[in-house]
Amino acid sequence: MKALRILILFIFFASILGLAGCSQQPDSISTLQPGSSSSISPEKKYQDLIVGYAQLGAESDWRVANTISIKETADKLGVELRFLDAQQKQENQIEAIRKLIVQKVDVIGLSPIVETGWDEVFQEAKDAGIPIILVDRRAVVADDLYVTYLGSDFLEEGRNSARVMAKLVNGKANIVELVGTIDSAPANDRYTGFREILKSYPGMKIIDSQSGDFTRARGKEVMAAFLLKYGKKITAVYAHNDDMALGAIQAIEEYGLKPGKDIKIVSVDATRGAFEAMIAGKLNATIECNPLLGPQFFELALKVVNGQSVPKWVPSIETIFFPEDASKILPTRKY
Ligand code: GYE
Repeated sequence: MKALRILILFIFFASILGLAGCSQQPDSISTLQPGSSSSISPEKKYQDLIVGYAQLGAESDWRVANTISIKETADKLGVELRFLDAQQKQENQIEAIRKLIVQKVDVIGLSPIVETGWDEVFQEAKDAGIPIILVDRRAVVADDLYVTYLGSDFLEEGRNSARVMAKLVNGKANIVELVGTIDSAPANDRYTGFREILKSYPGMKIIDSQSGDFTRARGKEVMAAFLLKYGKKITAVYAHNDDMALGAIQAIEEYGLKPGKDIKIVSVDATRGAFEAMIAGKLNATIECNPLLGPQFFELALKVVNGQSVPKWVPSIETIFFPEDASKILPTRKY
């Protein structure tokens, strides 16, 4: 009995003095002083993030959908988003990055309008300790100047465009090409990927290639000029995006030919407009390029801010669509 009483007393005093095993809890993160040497900085949550985003512009339906995806996802997650639109000028995008650096945002997302000319401003962000995530388009810079690239395999989109075109025209065509924004990653790669595959089809010739800057208006103008110059010699159009293809369709109709029949057309993006054109029989295929990058972007941003490792390239998942399936799929298309 006496021994039991001594034991109870011991446990009582030990617990008061904090000696009993489980009372010696490690300092919980929240009780640590910020900045104290032993502090582990607490994991940030979406609501703690301030994210800057330097968008390149609003040149296409793709871009509009991309912007909506970024803004809606930020809203949904409770992220504070500082969104700047560079109106398709690199100098505006550089200025936007500088503004975001001054504002000390946690991370900067950027869709670089062109591939080159970023070294200096990326270095400034790095010196300020602000990580850059490339979204949608790559930039040609040293690997240590950005943390990751989230976006499509544009080379493969170019290859797929050529593969699909080869089937449509049975390996024989006079193609005109509507190139995207000069020096942009998607224009460069869609150009190269297409030609890679064409090497195996000597009957398929690119008779002309001009930039339509990824816009419907320029696509139409350039196609009208091609038609004036080559007329019925043109049997196929390869457009680096749907907007330019839709512009080209108008030009072909105004010229008096049937788009999709007299002239086969393949483009990239898979926007709703492309589905409508396929249903109308005016477009022959669209290669998907997914703009709904908001959820993946903020997930990466949170990981990066919390010091977790992320792959250098996070590819988006994409497919190819044809007119046969267009009516069934259109109602489910989000962009
Ligand atoms: O294909 C085009 C847009 O960078 C992938 O830019 C994007 C491209 C897209 O203007 O429509």
